[in-house]
Amino acid sequence: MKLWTRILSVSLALLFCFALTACGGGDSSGKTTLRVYNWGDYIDPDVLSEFEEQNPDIRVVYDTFDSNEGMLAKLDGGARYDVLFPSEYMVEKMIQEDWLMELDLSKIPNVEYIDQRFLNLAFDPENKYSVPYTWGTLGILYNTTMVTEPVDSWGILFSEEYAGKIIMYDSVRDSMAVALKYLGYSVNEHDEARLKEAGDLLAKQKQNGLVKAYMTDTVKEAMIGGNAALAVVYSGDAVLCMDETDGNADLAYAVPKEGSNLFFDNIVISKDCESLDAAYRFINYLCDPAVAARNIAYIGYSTPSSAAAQIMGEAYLNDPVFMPDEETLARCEVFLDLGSLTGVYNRIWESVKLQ
Ligand code: N2P
Repeated sequence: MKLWTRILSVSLALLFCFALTACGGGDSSGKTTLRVYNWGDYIDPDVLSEFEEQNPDIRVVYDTFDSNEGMLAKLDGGARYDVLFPSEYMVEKMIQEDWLMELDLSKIPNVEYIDQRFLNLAFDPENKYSVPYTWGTLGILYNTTMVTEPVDSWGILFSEEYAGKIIMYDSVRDSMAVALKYLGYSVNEHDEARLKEAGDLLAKQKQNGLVKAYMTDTVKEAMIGGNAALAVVYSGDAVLCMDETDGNADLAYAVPKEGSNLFFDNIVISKDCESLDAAYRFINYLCDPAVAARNIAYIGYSTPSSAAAQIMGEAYLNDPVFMPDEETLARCEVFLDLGSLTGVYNRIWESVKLQ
């Protein structure tokens, strides 16, 4: 082969490989790579593997995070994902900061199964960027053998009686929400004196040895194992911990009377998605009622899909942790993006943990 012919054929081969990877995040097996970034313990692994079986041209690369802030920091640091699962206030922020791709909902026909009350919410008024995934409340999980008094107030987390037996959630918005609601303020408080008051309360809780640990996903093992009396958890984690077979029958869950956070977690596509078709197929698959029902039966969170809720049946529909009553929901607030106050919340939270 003449030198020029050789150079030409090598360049063509390289170009071909490049084209394969550039068009749709391909890999050497010729499959499209779909990079998914979700919360820990937030998908049934069988649901994920079944998606790959049904879509042999797609390989899912799956990573997890344990807070909205951690997820965004990773993106800020340069990590790239195609599909992500932010909560509502983070969707709001990601829209503003131009992280998200506008969705073509015609590519996600299973959206028709989502209950209207979970669509067009304030953080994304026309669901231009997000599809609902799950929802739930923040509350207190407690061990009835260690706590015999009624648990109906966040105040119990600041009581000396349970020193060293309280697990707080390692998340700025959730921990601040606990303190703010206890003090009678909003979970989206903007008044800096009130924020300081909430921070001081959390700092004192730590200084006085009340906090056993700040945890995220591992709180479930700790509570099932009977290692703490009280923990701040999301409702879905409470469901798993209280499960008759895998959980601990001594555990109970309460949404305190002062009110709490009601959250809506969502599926979004990042603006620099490299596998758009795969992303739509994945999202549509997760919205399939049978898949969504299996998934929430595994993860323990509530579903926005009315069809999936029907499949879950009476036990789900009548469970107050999965389906809080109107009165409980009425005292909950949804997080909003804090805009320029985000830094103030973060600084307060960092100083609490440094106590
Ligand atoms: C699951 C975390 C759920 C996120 N481990 C609640 N917004």
